[in-house]
Amino acid sequence: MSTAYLGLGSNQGDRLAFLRAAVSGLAGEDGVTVVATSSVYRSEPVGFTGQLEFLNAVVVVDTGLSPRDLLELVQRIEDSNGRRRRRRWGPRTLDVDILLIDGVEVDETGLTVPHPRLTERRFVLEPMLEVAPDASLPDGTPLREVRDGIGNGHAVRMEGGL
Ligand code: A4P
Ligand code: MG
Repeated sequence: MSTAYLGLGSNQGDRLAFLRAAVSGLAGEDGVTVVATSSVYRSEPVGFTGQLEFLNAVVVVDTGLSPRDLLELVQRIEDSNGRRRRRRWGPRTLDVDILLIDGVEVDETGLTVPHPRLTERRFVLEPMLEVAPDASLPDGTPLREVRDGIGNGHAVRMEGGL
C-alpha cells in the first residue's frame, strides 16, 4: 500500500464539477481510498497563455495499485470526463497528474514520478503543502523549501472546498 498525491486541473467547462468528478471517480474505485483533498486554487495558465484561468487541487489517495495501474486509472477518469488530448498544455476539462508517491521513484517512457514539473509550479505546490505540509522530494528536500524558493510566482488564491 502506498500514499499517492494527485494534482487535478481544469480550465474548461464546469471546472469545479470536473475536479469533484475526479475525486468521486477515485473514491469509487476498488483498491483506492481518498484520504484527503485540498482546497481549490485559482491560477493563471502556465505554459500556454491565451486560455482560461485554471482551477487546481490536490487529492491524496492510499492505494495498492502499481504506479502504471494508477496512471491508467487517472487517464480513464480524464477520458470519462470529456478530456480530449490535443495541444500539449492546452485547455482541458480535466487533467490528473501523479505528483508524488511516497517512497517511489519512476522514470520510464510515459511515466515519471515525482512529476517533472512539480517543483516549478506554485499551483501544484500550494495545494500539495496544504494537505501534506511535511512532504519532501525523494532526495529529502522539503517541498516547503521548494515553494519558498520559487518566490511569488503567478497568483494563486484559495477559492473554497472540493
Ligand atoms: N506522464 C508522465 N509522467 C506522468 C505523471 N507523473 N503523471 C505522461 C501523469 N502523466 C504522466 O500527459 C502527457 C503524458 O504525460 C501522458 O500520456 C503520461 O504518459 P497528458 O495529461 O496527456 O497531457 P498534458 O497534461 O497536456 O501534458 P503534461 O505534460 O501532463 O502537462 P502538464 O505539465 O500537466 O501541464 N496552468 C495552470 N495554472 N494550471 C494547470 O493545471 N496544467 C498544465 C498542463 C499547463 N498549465 C497549467 C496547468
Ligand atoms: Mg497531465
